[in-house]
Amino acid sequence: MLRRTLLMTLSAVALTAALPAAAQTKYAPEYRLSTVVGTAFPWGKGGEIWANLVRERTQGRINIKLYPGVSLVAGDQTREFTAIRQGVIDLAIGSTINWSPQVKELNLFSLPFLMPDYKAIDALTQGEVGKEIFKTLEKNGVVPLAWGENGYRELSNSKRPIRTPEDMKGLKFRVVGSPIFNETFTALGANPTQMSWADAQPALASGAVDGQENPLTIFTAAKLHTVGQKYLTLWGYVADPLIFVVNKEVWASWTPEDQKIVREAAVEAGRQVIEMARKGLVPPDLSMIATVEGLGVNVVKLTPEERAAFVKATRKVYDKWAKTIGPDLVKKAEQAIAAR
Ligand code: X2X
Repeated sequence: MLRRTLLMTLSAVALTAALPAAAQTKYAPEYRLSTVVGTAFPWGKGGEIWANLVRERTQGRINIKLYPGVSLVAGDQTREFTAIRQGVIDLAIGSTINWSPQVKELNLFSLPFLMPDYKAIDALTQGEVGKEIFKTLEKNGVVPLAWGENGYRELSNSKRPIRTPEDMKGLKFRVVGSPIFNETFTALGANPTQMSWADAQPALASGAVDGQENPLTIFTAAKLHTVGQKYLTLWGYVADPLIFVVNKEVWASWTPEDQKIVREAAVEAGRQVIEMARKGLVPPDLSMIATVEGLGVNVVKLTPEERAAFVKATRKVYDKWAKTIGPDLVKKAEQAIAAR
């Protein structure tokens, strides 16, 4: 009897030794991935792609479940970053805007009119500035893996076409959670009010707010034309990149092989998100704008002179926030954009 027990123990030890390293590590049955919007949007679709790639390539060892609507923090997108650090969220694809309250450097992308075109976004995220931002995120306790994109945030409202800052006077705009947006809209003479994306849609529907700003992929997938958003101005004042991250402890619990799989899948999914986010918005293919016009939306394209008036009106916000973000980082970004 004793001999049999001993044999069983020995064979159990032998079996354990024969298992690949991954099977010995404690993996959770499910990992929670947070996004603001679901799979009808490039952003949420990116989450689905990432999860599927990882599940396939790890043979199900890493099973990622998507939690859109920032449901793990009850829809409060400005609390997402803290929840990742605390382990309430295991993985996330987050907008630089939503994490800006905790990581002030991320406000870089919200500096009004910093990035005039897609090449400018790439010059930042794919260059030295992107690397520096990733280092900052690491210092803030998360593991950054890849860049994605929400997109250029265009201005919509229910009242009138906007061609000049004066046209914004008195209009109430829903803005996102970082104070820089309040200051930008105030500088333009508008009346900004801060709220989550979950609250924004009913507020637009009821007319509690007149307008909002979001990329066109969000505008169309959320059908904002059905909540009174009849006027759209393409002003390209700000674009928010997305960042793929993993909680530090969760990352450390995975084998180097699995870490590599998760990282490569994030890069691949990120690339696909950027492609989806830009579809129909890069000349010569501007079919996305035609799609929005087809919904009965009046689309204003600013002339360079008209755009310059918005740049001028928001310059003091830019200068003030450059100091908060870090003058060296902002200078590096401006130089990278100039050299694009
Ligand atoms: O809340 C928004 O406007 C959204 C969906 O674009 C972000 O999460 C930044």
